[in-house]
Amino acid sequence: GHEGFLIWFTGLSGSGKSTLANAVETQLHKMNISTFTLDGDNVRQGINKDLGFSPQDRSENIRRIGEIAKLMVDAGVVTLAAFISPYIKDRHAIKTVVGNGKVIEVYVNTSLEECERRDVKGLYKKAREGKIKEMTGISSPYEAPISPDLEIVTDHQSVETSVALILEFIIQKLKK
Ligand code: GGZ
Repeated sequence: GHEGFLIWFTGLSGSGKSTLANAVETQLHKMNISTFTLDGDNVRQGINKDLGFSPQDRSENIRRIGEIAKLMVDAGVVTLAAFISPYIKDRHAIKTVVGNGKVIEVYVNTSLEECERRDVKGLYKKAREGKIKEMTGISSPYEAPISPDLEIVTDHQSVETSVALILEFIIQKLKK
């Protein structure tokens, strides 16, 4: 058996956080490790549907997710979380709540240019047109991690390569 821990993905909208979290989760399942992924789809439409994208709401969003992640980690689940989480102080608070040694912070460092080029949901275009206010990277800040446990630069790297790097880190952690 192993103890639960939290793999926290932070980065811009469209950086690839959920894609990486899902791919890592698939690999962990093959190793018979029980996991759960928290992302916008199951959190912002559920427990956090009262929250928007103001700085206060983003902080409350991350605070609640941290508390949920703590419960899951305490239950022994390897928990993955994929949220922009733009503020350093909120990401720091996660480590305090869950336990510093139980959090792997993964910075999905995809350039704004690349995220805008992908623009999977058309949000960047709308933000440039002023139709969306407080869009991260355009009209709302993103505070990049200063010393993440892992930094994934996706611009010129395949999902497979990124996943392999993350798994290597996790496997080392599981051995300890
Ligand atoms: C950023 C927004 C916004 C604004 C809607 N700014 O790419 P997506 O669509 O699927 O992921 C983004 C998601 C961000 O939610 P988070 O809970 O991760 O944000 S935070 O950690 O800052 O609380 C994006 C969509 O919601 N979205 N409006 N204005 N992203």
